[in-house]
Amino acid sequence: SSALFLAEATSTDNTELSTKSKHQPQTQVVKPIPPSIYPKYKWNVVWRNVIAFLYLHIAGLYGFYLILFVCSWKTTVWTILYAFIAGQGITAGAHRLWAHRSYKAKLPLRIILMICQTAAFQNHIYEWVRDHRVHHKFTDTDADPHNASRGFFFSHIGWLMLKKHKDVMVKGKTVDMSDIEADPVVRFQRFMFDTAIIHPVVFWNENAWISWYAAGIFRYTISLNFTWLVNSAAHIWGTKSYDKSIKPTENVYVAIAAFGEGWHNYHHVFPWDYKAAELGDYSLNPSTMIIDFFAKIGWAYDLKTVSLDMIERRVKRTGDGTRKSKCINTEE
Ligand code: ST9
Ligand code: ZN
Ligand code: ZN
Repeated sequence: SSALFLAEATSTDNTELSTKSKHQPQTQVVKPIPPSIYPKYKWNVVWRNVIAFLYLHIAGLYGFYLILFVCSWKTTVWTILYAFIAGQGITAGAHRLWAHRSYKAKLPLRIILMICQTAAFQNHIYEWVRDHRVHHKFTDTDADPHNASRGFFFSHIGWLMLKKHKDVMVKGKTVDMSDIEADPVVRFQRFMFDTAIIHPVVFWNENAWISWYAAGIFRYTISLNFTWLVNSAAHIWGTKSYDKSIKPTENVYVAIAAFGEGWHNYHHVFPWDYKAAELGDYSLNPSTMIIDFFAKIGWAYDLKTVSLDMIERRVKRTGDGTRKSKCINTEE
């Protein structure tokens, strides 16, 4: 078994270790080294973010307490409405419109979506889109900003507390961002700021402290976590109806939490579909309902989708056999 350990030690990436073990007599027993002693990843912790997220989650719990026991029901309704509106800025806007170009939107809709996306406080559209395109191009590798191969915590929130892996910067440069750079709405966004937190104070005299923690911090913390679940949970738990060889999954809980963005196995196989799912079921995909509404009034157009035939051929070739059971399509 000593030979085996030696082989393990010399096969590691760590060159210093390999040189040392070369000088050791073949018969000497080299203790097995747990991988964590020679970390593959540099942990460049960004403490400002660690502290900010810690504060956010503690204060968010306090905001939840205020929602349950203290605040006006109007503040509760406003918090939910705000979560929905800001959420659409991410799903219908940053994700399906800007990152994937799965449909086109006229100027007024782009402005609405940009304002909603600003209210979500998830970086600027440009940065969001860049990270997300890089995620799709290099899914679950070191070049993926929230590489799920590094586990739940990293892909959920950890990636926002560390400096990025150099592969993200280097390989990320190969992603084309010219369409985003050319959009005046995206450029204008830098001048926007979020006033929604003071809304309950102005319109129904809510206490400013309560409004900040309930409609502000609590809502923000929850929607960030719901968003991150797409990167973590929907890359770990669920079925793989469309391609069983990739990590992304179909996860109904994430779909509910993230306004229809949990059909993530489908989305990675067919990222251009504006529904981000095979089925446009509005109850489990309200973002599709919003885009369909704007398509009806002509502000959204050229909606891209995938033919049933193409889906079925792909399912047959690479699916894990779970699609039928999920499919509520009665014609089958
Ligand atoms: C947040 C975003 O939470 C969440 C996104 C989730 C996406 C989910 C997708 C799933 C589908 C949609 C689901 C929607 C569900 C919605 C439900 C709603 C209820 N390519 O980044 P820097 C280069 S945000 C190419 O600073 P560091 C570039 O040159 C939360 N190049 O890296 C860049 O310079 P510049 C709030 C890249 O220094 C330079 O590197 N926000 C790429 O390592 C430096 O970039 C925060 O907490 C790339 N991809 O710092 C902010 N990336 O920009 C947190 C970088 O000038 N961020 N480069 O061109 C930070 O503090 C830092 O970014 C860091 C890394 C510490 C994380
Ligand atoms: Zn993904
Ligand atoms: Zn996507």
